[in-house]
Amino acid sequence: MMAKEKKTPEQLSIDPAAQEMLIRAEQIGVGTAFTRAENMAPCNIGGAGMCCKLCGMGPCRLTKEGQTGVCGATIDTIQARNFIRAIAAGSAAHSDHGRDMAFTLKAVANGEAEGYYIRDVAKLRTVAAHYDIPIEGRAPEEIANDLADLYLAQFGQQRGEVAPLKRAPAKRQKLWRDTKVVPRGIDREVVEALHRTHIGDDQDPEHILQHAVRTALADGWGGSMIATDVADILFGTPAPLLGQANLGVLKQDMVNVIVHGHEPTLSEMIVAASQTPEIIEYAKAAGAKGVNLAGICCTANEILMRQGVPAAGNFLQQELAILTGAVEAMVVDVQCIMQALVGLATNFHTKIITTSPKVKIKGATHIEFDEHKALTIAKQILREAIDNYKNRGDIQIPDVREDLVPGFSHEYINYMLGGSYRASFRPLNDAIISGRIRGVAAIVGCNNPRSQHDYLHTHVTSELLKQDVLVVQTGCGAIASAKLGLLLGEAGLDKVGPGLREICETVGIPPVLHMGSCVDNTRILTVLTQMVEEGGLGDDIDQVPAVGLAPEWMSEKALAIGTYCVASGAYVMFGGSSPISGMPDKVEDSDIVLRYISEGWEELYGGKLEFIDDPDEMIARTLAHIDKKRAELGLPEYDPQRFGRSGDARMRELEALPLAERQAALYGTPGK
Ligand code: SF4
Ligand code: MSK
Repeated sequence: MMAKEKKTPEQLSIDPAAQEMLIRAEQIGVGTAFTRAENMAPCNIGGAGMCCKLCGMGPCRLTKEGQTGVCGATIDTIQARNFIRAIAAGSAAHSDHGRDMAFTLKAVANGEAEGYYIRDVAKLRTVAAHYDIPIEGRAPEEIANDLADLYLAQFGQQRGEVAPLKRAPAKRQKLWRDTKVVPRGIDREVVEALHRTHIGDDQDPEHILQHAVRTALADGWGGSMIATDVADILFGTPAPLLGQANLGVLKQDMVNVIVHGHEPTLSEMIVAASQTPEIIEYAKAAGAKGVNLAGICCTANEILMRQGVPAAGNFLQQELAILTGAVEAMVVDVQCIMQALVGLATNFHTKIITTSPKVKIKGATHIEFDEHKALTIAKQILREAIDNYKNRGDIQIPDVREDLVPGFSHEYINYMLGGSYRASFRPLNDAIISGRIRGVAAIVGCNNPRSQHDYLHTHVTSELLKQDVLVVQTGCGAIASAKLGLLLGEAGLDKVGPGLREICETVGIPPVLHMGSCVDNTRILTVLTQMVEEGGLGDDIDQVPAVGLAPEWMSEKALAIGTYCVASGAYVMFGGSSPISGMPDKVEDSDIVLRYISEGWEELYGGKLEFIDDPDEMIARTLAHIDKKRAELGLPEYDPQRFGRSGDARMRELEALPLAERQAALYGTPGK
């Protein structure tokens, strides 16, 4: 048998910084997720969702149509059970993050959280008003205390409806009540998902998947929304600022500390601690110019969009950052942290510091975070990193970085479209109605070494921009676009269609809006709701010409996000492999689960979920869906020829003309 040909660094990643570090890994003789993925072929049966290991009579691996497990479970039941379990895990991860944020808000409200304070009182008041919490004449701490209690109660609530659900369009809320998928309490739905999938419980795939929707909604319109709200209240609602991304943000003459994971509570405090005179002095005494902070994954997004702290990279760059040899400490909290970091770090001086009471890794240093003494702990962590500076060996920092403008919260989008005098989504809706913006695509999610790093994200994004589709991004996809220079305002406008370009020039925005971390996909739900409420684009989210895409997904959280977006009315496509692809030689019609989450869910919720491995097919389906929604709304057919005659490009054209011609072009010929 012929040996499998090893992929080149260029085949593994489109990012030159990543390629450089992959060459270094090869020279040093260490593995990374890229090489491990090459050496570990995925299991076909498990990958297709046809392996059940829910009880000791199995694991049952079904390989033929009509085969069942020992208990009689069919392929469809097993696929539905595997799928809902992934959604339950994803929802649990996001929502537990939201719970921790709510506990921090409670501690801040009661003056028990060292170093934290309420930074965005306006957002606190707006959010509290959604739930009829009295705000007039009350101190922010009093309001925050009530809001924290209300939010904490959502997790253990047994009956009724989770409170943030009332922020969805009225028609959508009714649909959820009619289809009986309203989440009652966040923890309850996750527990019930596990109960239903225990041996001998729910066996009807469609019934299981109905609860998958309820569980995912408990995440999107529950736990994740709570996480985003509280992060904004405590650390500030993001607004555009200048940032940088890629491994080139690491500094040769400074103590480099990378914060990696998801929750902003510790990372925000590390940012604050790194700027204190005592820490700066401590770093200088160690021979460094100071402390240089950078982020990886969604922690990067959190502190990038609020503090302008640079992003060293996305999910697949966590090991590559250590390979520079220039990282004194990598401080991790929860989610998307590879166990391989610890083994890799033994080849360098980097300290891996775990901080969450929920996450320990053998061989890592554990310094447990406690929001009651956060500043003290943050300083302790930074001192550990500074003490490690003297142990640096050879370093190689790729000279690759790109500027970006992140921070497009829905509040800021509202403001930028009309200023504080008449903040509104009207201009965005009008741009879609006129056809300058053909539609909106949310391109979100992870990296996955099963495909070329960053390629799917950036290919799909670039092609949709040419088609006048406004792109919003979160998570590791946003960092991929940042590294390619797509989040740069006017510098990237030569790559977008003529109508979208006019809008970007008029409003002064980049064509790709960075909206935050993976819990912040709830901002996209809020934007879609506000577009509906603004008028002209139907009366529910499923009528808006919009699509959600996760081209390089890998995490269970992505499946939860995809499902709550579908239940909210969106067409969602995932790239790469499908966790419920079923039999390779299946008869299309027999694939009950795949058909149910697309056609079945579309009938029920107006949104559908599909797994499409060809990025060009994803692009084609996105455009077809947007055009279909435009037609259903009675909007003019998309026609790029009609636009591109205003804005900066037009002004430059006019400036080049002789005065008389310019005046004629602007004001018409007198007498005519
Ligand atoms: Fe096999 Fe049924 Fe047990 Fe699953 S629950 S492992 S299909 S016997
Ligand atoms: S970090 S969940 S790899 S987006 Fe949010 Fe990135 Fe996906 Fe983790």
